This record gives sequence, C-alpha cells and structure tokens, in this order.
Amino acid sequence: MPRSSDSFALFALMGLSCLMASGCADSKPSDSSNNVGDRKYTIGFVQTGSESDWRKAHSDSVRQAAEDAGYELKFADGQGKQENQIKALSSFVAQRVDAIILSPLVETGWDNVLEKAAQRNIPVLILDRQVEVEDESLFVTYIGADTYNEGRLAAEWLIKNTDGKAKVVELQGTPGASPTLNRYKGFRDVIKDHPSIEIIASQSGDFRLSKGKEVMEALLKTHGDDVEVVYAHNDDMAIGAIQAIEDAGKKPGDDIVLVSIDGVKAAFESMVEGKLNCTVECNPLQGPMAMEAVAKILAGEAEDMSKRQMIKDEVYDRSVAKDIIDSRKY
Ligand code: GZL
Repeated sequence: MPRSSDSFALFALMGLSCLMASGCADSKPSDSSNNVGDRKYTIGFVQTGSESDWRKAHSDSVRQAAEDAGYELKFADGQGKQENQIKALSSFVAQRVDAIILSPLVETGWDNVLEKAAQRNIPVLILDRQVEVEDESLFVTYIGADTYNEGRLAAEWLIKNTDGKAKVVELQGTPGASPTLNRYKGFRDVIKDHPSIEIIASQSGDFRLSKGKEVMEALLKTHGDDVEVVYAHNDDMAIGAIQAIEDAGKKPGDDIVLVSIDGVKAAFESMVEGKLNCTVECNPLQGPMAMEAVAKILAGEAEDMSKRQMIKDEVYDRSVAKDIIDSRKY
C-alpha cells in the first residue's frame, strides 16, 4: 500500500500525464497571431510529388508563403503515391499539428484519414486538386483553379484557331486526379457541338514530360499523318510530345497543332519557338491564398469561408508569347 506522501506524488504524476496526453498543456489561443504560446503554429503540408514544373512552382509558393506568415511548415512529398500521402496525413494528425494542407493526388479514398483529423479537431484545407468525400465537413475549404473550365477554354481556342475540323490525340494527366477528370470532361463538353473535331486517341502521360513523349511516340506510330492536333492536360506532356513529333521528322506547331494547360515558363519558351500553339494558364502560386485561409481558420474566423475558392485563369497563344514571357512569375 503506498505511503500517503507517495499517493500524493502518484496523483500529481497522473494529473500531469493526463494534461500532457490530452494536450491541455498545449491549448491553442484562438488569436490571429502566428504563435501558440511561445511556439509557432505548425502546418502539415501533404504534396502530391514533384511530377512537373507546375508542381515545383506550387511547392515553392506554399513554402515561401508559410515562411512569410511565420508558420513552421512540415512538408511531406507523396512521391506520386496516395498511400504515401495517407501515411503522411496520419502522421501529422499523430503529431497534433495545428492545421493540415492536402494536395490530393487523386479524388477518392480520403474519407477515413480525414475522419482521423476531424476526431482530433485538426482543420484541413484542400489545395490545388479536389477530393470526393461523403461528408464535406471533413475539410474547411478548397482553393484551386477551375480545371473543368480550363478544358473548355482549350477546346474553344482550338475551334477558333482551326477551321473547326481536326483529328485530335489527347494526353491525359494522372488517372483519377481531379484536373484529369475535369479537363477530359470540359474539352468534350465544348467539342460535342463540333462533330468535325474528333478525338482519335486518348492516353495518360501522368502529367510527366517523359511519359508524354513516350505516349506520343506510340500514337504517331499508330496514327501517323492522321494526327493533326495534340490536346495535352499539362505543358510538361506537351513538351514531351513536341520532342516526339520532332523525332518523327515533323514540325510541331505547324504540321501538328499543340494546345496544353498550365502556362509554365517552358510552355512560353516553346510558343516563342513556334512549337507550341496555346497554353491555358493554371496558376500554381497558391501559397499566399492558402496561408490567408489558414490564418483565418486558426483565428476561429472561418465560419463564413466559402467551401470552394477558385483562382482565375487566362489563355495565351503564340501571338502574344514574346510580349508576355518576361513577365511570367513561374
Ligand atoms: C492542376 C495540377 C496539375 C498540373 C500539372 O491543378 O494539379 O498537376 O496541371 C501538375 O502540371 O502535375
């Protein structure tokens, strides 16, 4: 039987361990400062990977904005695998970060891990790509571009700049990713009223330059001179396709028209060279908007925050590339 003084020590110890375990010792003031007591707010950022120039610009933007906001950013690179992202998200929950930002590789499969964050009252912001979940209270807000409209804009440019007749090969992005699904649908919803624009082949290049080149080589072998237009879901795959078209002895931009999406610097360089005809911008500089939203969420001022915060896009083609290229920020 422990002595009375021992009992007191035991209860004191239990009380302290309970405080620490429940995190009460680390309660979060809901002020708008970037600190909790004497430590910085910690944000867990789960990124898709580093598959494209766009993605690198996106990661840089989030890192810089977190630094500017005075947050400690824990960066998890999903390396192109959803299971890595789910593991990283679970780990951030276990570490009890103050908020989580998720750029989901694909749309589905997030309900359980987002439920874990909700059980720990850790707010989640979805950035860039969208999630499909049963219960949308599992995330506070989505910030990103309107990738469905980007598909529409690409098709509208094509109709305006060809005689409305074209045989198209499509290089799709990562299967199951919201930009892939949206750009696929947006493009088709416009060309369905133009039956002389025909998609003769459609294959995934996974948003990667190397895969885009590989797929384009195969499509040229199969369809040869039938290929009149390439519609690429991102610039990196379009640049891969340009290389394949040149290897096949054809002139990209002239023998074959290329229209893509993102608006990265390399796309503007290709347009200045005349090898790419059009790129629809998809702005990756989302860091500042994300951190503004995080600040409001942490300050308890997010109750009227809209569920979706879309970023505006522009369309650029060869005719303006030379004048614009020096002003591009990514
Ligand atoms: C679009 C973004 C896409 C880009 C690609 O919102 O998720 O992922 O278009 C990137 O370049 O890999």
